[in-house]
Amino acid sequence: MAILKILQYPDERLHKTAKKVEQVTDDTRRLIRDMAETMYAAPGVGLAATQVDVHLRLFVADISETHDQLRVFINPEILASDGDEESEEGCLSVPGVYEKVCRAEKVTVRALDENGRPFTLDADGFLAVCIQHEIDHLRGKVFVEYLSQLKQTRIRAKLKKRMREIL
Ligand code: GNR
Ligand code: NI
Repeated sequence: MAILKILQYPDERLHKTAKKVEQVTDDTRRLIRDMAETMYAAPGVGLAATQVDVHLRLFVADISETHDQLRVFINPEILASDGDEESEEGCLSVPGVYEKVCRAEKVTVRALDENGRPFTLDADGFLAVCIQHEIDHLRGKVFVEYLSQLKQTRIRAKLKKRMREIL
């Protein structure tokens, strides 16, 4: 197992579009294990492959407090969505920034699990938010892109300044 490096906004690699996973193999499962370990260590409730600079359509999520309900989504597709709800979001690629974003309240998602078997899940609440946030990453979209240009400029400046202070 390994902890992977998480790309930090503004990094242009966060805007790459992930490609479909053609076959779920042992390599895919190794990546999933490493992503799960990285997510738990961060700690975070989700992690998209894009965030660890792997541009494949897959993400992991675990919204349990006990860290024992890992969910794996390979080639996820939202089949249906319903309602609107605003909630505060954060992102491991945008540390220290929490802002309200409006998303669908409920989603039906279809994906493959780590064995390559298809499943369909109806999600609402925080899990629905998380799934939409992760699928956005796979399209190269970071949650701050829903905010005003002014807020985005401020966030970029703040993160660049923090990056300089760390170096
Ligand atoms: O850890 C995370 N918390 C979170 C909180 C509100 C809405 C979405 C998220 S996902 C985030 C982890 C992450 O960056 N996933 O891409
Ligand atoms: Ni994120």
